[in-house]
Amino acid sequence: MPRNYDIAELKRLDVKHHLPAQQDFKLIEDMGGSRIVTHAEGCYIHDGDGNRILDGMAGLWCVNVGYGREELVEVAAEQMRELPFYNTFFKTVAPPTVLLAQKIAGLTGGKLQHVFFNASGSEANDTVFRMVRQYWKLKGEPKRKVFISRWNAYHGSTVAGVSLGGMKFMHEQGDLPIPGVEHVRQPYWFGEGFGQDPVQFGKECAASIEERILAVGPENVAAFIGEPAQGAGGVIIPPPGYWQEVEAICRKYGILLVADEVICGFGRTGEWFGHQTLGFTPDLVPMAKGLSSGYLPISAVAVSSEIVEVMKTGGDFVHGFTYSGHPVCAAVALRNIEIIEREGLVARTRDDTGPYLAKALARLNDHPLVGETRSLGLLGAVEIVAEPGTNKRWGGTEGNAGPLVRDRCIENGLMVRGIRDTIVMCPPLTISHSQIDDLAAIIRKSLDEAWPALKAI
Ligand code: PXG
Repeated sequence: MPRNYDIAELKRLDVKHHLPAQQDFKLIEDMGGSRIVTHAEGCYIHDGDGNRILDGMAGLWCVNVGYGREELVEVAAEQMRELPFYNTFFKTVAPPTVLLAQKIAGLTGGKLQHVFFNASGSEANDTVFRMVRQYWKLKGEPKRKVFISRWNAYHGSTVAGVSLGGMKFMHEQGDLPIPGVEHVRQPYWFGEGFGQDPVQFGKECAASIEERILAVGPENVAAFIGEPAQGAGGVIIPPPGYWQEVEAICRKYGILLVADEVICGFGRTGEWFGHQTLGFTPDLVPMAKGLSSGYLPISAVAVSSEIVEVMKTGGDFVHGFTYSGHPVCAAVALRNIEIIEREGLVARTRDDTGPYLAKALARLNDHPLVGETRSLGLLGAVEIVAEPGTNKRWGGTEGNAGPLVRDRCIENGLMVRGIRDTIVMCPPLTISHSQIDDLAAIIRKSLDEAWPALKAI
């Protein structure tokens, strides 16, 4: 049970000493400090002001098995007693790390038989960046350095992560991207292809990759990286056929294909991985978040045997982190995967809760503020528009409606993200039908309540 915290004092200290992630420090100060989240169970978080909030974001797209899993606590304690830390630099490795690598290789299957560990999704993408460039150098094609990514992609917050990502407002801070990253259009039909046949739109988006390859010169292109469905960009689910086109283009020019599964992995889309749901075969797969359901920080990159064979010709791969293959994180991740398997959460997402969420969201389509609802497994989105049947935004620009509706949702007891004018959700895979009903009811109520403020824009 929660401790008896002095919430007012914690808020004061938060403002005084703590710098939050990806936030406006001044805004937090003006608010009198962040919301203090004290405890959680199942699909609910609790704050210091006594609110119980349905966690429509699974923490930050990660708490796939829900909160309060005693066995994860126990497995961590057991591992800490036995071996709290050891590294993988000294020709050494801990038992759970080896077993987790084997487990991941089994889940990714096929040619992805090798796993490199890190602590975060960003680090996983840094690993991809360095490994891919080293691979091409060893293959005797050192000019192949360029990564192709999409605008509005999210691949992390490190220098390589922001550079690979396609968020312009992030590029503006720190003089990014670094050289060698090219961005092409995203398959965001509602925002950028509205009125067009979606499949045709998807083809055009894929074709923009080929155009860029030709412009840069295929001999200079190392890899294409994409999230199977974009998460932080606004739950953007590509039209059918898009990934098949992308894969064919990568194969045509001998370019490596990277599926960033940091959000889509571990059952989120109704298969273990998003690329399995969307039907393509990547060469490298960075993953994090749902790997440990966020109970401890761990990430991994699954790598094809072909790449590893080439890497073996190069001596030391001088890359890795203190916490690469951390035994406690690995033990927790292993047990987390066991829970997902034991409770059948992947099939449940595919056959039961995913379709149930899709139907619950579809019922919101009769609301005049809703332009589109979409979902893939338990990733969902609601587009807010100024005129039904269009993609026109309130105030004529993107970004006015999302924060307003999001704030109403949180007030009404549902944690969601408002990305521009899209309300996005990613609940724990343990969410029940009645909780999905609550989620949709709160969104409807919040849309109603935000309406007067939207009209006043
Ligand atoms: N790739 C993807 C696809 C992600 O979603 C990362 C990499 C980076 O992972 P780390 O563990 O380094 O954060 C992510 C992370 C948001 C938001 O605003 C999304 C993420 C992180 C922070 C905020 O929705 N995704």
